[in-house]
Amino acid sequence: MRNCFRRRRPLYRKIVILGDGACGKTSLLNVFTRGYFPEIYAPTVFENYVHETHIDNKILELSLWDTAGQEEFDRLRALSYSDTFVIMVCFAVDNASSLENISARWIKEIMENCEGVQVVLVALKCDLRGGEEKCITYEEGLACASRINAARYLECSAKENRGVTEAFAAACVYTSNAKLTELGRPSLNSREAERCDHRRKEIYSDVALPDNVGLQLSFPSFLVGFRSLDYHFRRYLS
Ligand SMILES: Nc1nc2c(ncn2[C@@H]2O[C@H](COP(=O)(O)OP(=O)(O)O)[C@@H](O)[C@H]2O)c(=O)[nH]1
Ligand SMILES: [Mg+2]
Repeated sequence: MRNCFRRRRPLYRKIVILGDGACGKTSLLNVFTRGYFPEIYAPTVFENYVHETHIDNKILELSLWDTAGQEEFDRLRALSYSDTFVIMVCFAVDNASSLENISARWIKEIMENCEGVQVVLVALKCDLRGGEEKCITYEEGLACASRINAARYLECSAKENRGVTEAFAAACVYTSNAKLTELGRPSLNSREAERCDHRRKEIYSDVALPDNVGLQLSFPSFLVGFRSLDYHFRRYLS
């Protein structure tokens, strides 16, 4: 009887999303995991999203780590890097400095914290091309991707939901080169990741918060609670 509930365990994959503040990271994650584009801008401190997907006949449980691009959150962001399979580093096509910061800032931070992790470069807000403002072209983005040795270059618009699923599907492909952890049998590293999550919350309490981030705080704790419930449920079934 118990066997009729059994299904293959998902493989755990952690992806960290980096890029300048307001380049569109949270909107991208919202469209991918919840299916809607948030109309109100709320600066992120940190937030984790869990999303299940299928690739090559495997079930993947994606743990997607949203980060704050602002410098005052450097110490907090540094705690997101442990145990990462792939990093999606983003820029907005209407913001030239967000592209400059890819090599000037983000790649340096990746080298310091998790050298050797595969990087996927993602251009965001591509719907703004063709308007009055001069935007970064596909060729300029691609040239940056080759300068930083990115595994892939992808373009999308969260607002119009174009290229979003494709960007995550491409990132997932590169997670298969990294070490695997089956959910339900946490390795030392995933326990470390949980400790790191607690540490992020501690640090979070001593940084000055921008206004209107209160609501976002409750969501990660809800997910952590849900995940642990889910974990115990699967252990019970197996
Ligand atoms: N036109 C357009 N605006 C976007 C898009 N994605 C995000 N934005 C806007 O850019 C601002 C910052 O977005 P957000 O996702 O919070 O950026 P984050 O700080 O990198 O997480 C918000 O006002 C969003 O509405 C997009 O695909 N197209
Ligand atoms: Mg954000």
